[in-house]
Amino acid sequence: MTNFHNKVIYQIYPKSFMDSNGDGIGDLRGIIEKLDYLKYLGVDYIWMTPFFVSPQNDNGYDVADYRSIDPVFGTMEDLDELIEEADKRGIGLMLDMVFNHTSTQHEWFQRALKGEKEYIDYYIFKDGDPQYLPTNWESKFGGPTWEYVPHLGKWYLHLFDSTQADLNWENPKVREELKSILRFWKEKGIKGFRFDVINLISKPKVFENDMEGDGRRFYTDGPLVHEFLKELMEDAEMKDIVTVGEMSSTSIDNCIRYSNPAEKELSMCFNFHHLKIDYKNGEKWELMPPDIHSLKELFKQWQLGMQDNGGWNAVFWCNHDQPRIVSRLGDDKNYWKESAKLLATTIHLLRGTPYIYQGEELGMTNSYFSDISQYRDVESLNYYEILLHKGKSKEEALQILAARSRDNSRTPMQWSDGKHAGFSESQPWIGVTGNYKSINVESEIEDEDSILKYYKKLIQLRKEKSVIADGRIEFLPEEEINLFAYRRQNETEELLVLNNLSGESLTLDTSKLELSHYKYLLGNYEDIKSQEKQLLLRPFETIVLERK
Ligand code: TEU
Ligand code: CA
Repeated sequence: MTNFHNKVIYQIYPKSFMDSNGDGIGDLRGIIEKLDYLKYLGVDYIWMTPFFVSPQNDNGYDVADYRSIDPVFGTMEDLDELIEEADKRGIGLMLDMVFNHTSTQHEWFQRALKGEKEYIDYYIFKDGDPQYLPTNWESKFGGPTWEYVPHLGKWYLHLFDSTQADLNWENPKVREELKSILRFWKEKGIKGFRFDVINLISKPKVFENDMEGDGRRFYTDGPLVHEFLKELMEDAEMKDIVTVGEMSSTSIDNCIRYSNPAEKELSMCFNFHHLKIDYKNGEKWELMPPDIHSLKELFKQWQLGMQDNGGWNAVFWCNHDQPRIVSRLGDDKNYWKESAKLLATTIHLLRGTPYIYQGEELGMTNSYFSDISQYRDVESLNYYEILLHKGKSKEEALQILAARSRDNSRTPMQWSDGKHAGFSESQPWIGVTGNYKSINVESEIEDEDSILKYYKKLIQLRKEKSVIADGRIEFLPEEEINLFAYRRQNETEELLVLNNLSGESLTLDTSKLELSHYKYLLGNYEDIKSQEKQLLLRPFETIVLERK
């Protein structure tokens, strides 16, 4: 099996990365232009979110043809060139496979709509009356999970948008179709796959109302999910391919099974529990300050749970669905640089394969949109209406979107302080974040002390010190709520990682830490403030020490 423990994966949202032809939309040739930058950064793989033919209702997560490229992003020749050029730089490409659902524009769904029995069986249709929803489940994007098709007299299931119909994995023909899509891309030289919401593919035998929640408990990590995955991986020969599953509302036990090599399912899993610590009562659209205690507890549980049972985590703060971490857990005004570096260290030195989302390495911030017309995401637009409907004022609704919208991470990559941040010659499809004049690639390449240089260092360190990739993790007892401290250790090396997660200084009692046995390896302040038996950690300070 390919070793993915010592690799770093960079996520690209093609629509917002680089526009090569001046239509305001990022594209494949734009990625080719920037490969040298990614090589400079030192990443091993690039995961690209979907660029397949799609009506783009959910920015490509509504796939209408899994084997063709949406013309807005380029051509198959462009992709071939991208694969080849990336390969020359030692970078492997990972594609995003959206196998829980297809776009309703997909040929399979279109044929189902024509009444072809064979294709009706590709999806989850239920006979019924237009007045009675089959279940009371709620879609992830708001509203019911069912849509009625009058001329068929049937409802179909959509856990996401109504234009994203859930596939029927119980049908062996569907599974064969999906395997053949994987083989197709593998033959083209694709080195990895990210599987979108892959733990939602197995639906319950009986569909019933959920009296406790939105229905997710019936289809999350569903009854046959592990069997389906094993079969897919074996039949599509994914052995030498890096695979990561996006797991929605999952459990540690399931993620151990998904990622333990003995199970032959996936290389690793994303879970999102640590990114819900500022959801009030678990509700994304209710604001609350982050609960640092739960954040640390969740990391501990997941790190140790996976370590003790042979599982492997994908570790990350940011992706195309999450607000920017420096605005969320850091302080993008007073301690922008310090907090971005602290958050980087925290994640990269955990046990797991780290993911960097485009612009995170620059400390890109939330977009701070203030008008609904600036938003593009279907989820944000739906929830804006839902929030108003629930009685929130426009100001309140906009304040919630500003903190929670997925568009926070989808603004154009900030390449320079030039026109449209160097992303495009013309008006981008979504507005550029206002701070691009100071936060951009060009200026951070110049600055020795930049966030970009710090990420570069962390990536390099993973290559130099095997303890980062394969060492065990152990957490220091909690002395201070804002201190997140852990040790990484293998047979030859040991690191001690001390993170102050807050904007307040804290003093650490070092009498039990034997600090004299360690030397300084990395940090985000120029020096260390230590006295006998005490170490001062300044706002958002991170210190990495190495055992001599
Ligand atoms: O995301 C799945 C997912 O669980 C999130 O979209 C989440 O439900 C959402 O942010 C609500 O808070 C994946 C993709 O990453 C996302 O971009 C897609 O929209 C979604 O699947 C559907 O394919
Ligand atoms: Ca373009």
